[in-house]
Amino acid sequence: ALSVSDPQTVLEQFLRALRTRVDTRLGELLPGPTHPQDPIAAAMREGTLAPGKRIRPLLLLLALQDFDRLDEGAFDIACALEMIHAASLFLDDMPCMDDASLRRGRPTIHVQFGEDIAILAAVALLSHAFSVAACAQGVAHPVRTQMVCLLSQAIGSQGLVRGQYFDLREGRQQRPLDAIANANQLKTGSLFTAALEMAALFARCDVRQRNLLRGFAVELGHAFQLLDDLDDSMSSQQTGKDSGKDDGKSTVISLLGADATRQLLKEHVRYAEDHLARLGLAGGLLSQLLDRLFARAR
Ligand code: GRG
Repeated sequence: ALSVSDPQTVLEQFLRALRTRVDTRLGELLPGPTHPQDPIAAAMREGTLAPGKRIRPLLLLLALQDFDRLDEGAFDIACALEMIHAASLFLDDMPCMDDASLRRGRPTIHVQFGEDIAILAAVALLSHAFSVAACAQGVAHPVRTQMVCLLSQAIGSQGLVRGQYFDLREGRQQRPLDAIANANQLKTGSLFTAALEMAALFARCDVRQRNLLRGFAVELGHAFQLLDDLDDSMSSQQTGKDSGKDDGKSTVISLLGADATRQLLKEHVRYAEDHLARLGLAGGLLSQLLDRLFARAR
């Protein structure tokens, strides 16, 4: 039996409370209420509010709590991050990209609404995320501007978009480890890095702290993508068929095998922990989230 003072229970309760607040605010910020004439708003709501882990908002909010700087203003920025992530999933799932039919336990957005609506809803979500960040309540004006810059750089031709391009095109042939790691960093690490850079801005971190937070995000990005790849490869082994996603795609697993990938993942988790320790945040909430995310990989 767990007592209420059990650190894991406390973490679970805190995570649940933060997720609820993020989802409530997302519900307020997203266009709606929906009606049959507004499939764009319906698709935006459906895909964003569907039960995901909300890792990107949590990274921002937990970092701020670790620095004792969590306040109301951070929630709108956290929501902007989740909207951008949701938009990237709409596009990633489309037939011209990863061609997925299920996401977050539900039919993907183009399956539910059609490809035209999925593209329009993704573009609308992205645009909405920028307006939410630019107008975030309780955030000083210069900080909001810096956050909009960070978000746009994380997404653009040198960020998420570039990572997705590498995966779709170069990923069809075998590539060396550093090329796979670079693509993983761009497609998965970009929003983690943006979340923690924004935490550094909110918490008025100095350059050293900011670099350490960025280093943490990079290690987390690598580890997270390797775990995602291992999960995909496990589930395709179990069902005897490819999920579609990894059809001939060059991943760290296809290059090094599952055991070496697991070792590499553990190294990245250890480096991530090192960064937190150097920030004086060992045992804090980010560190507990890290433990929880990678408990399966130990
Ligand atoms: C213009 C926003 C925009 C994107 C265009 C399509 C694209 C470029 C990028 C896609 C990048 C992508 C899908 C990366 C995968 C990242 C990843 C590990 C997704 C799974 O994230 P989780 O596990 O999912 O956090 P949940 O559902 O829990 O939120």
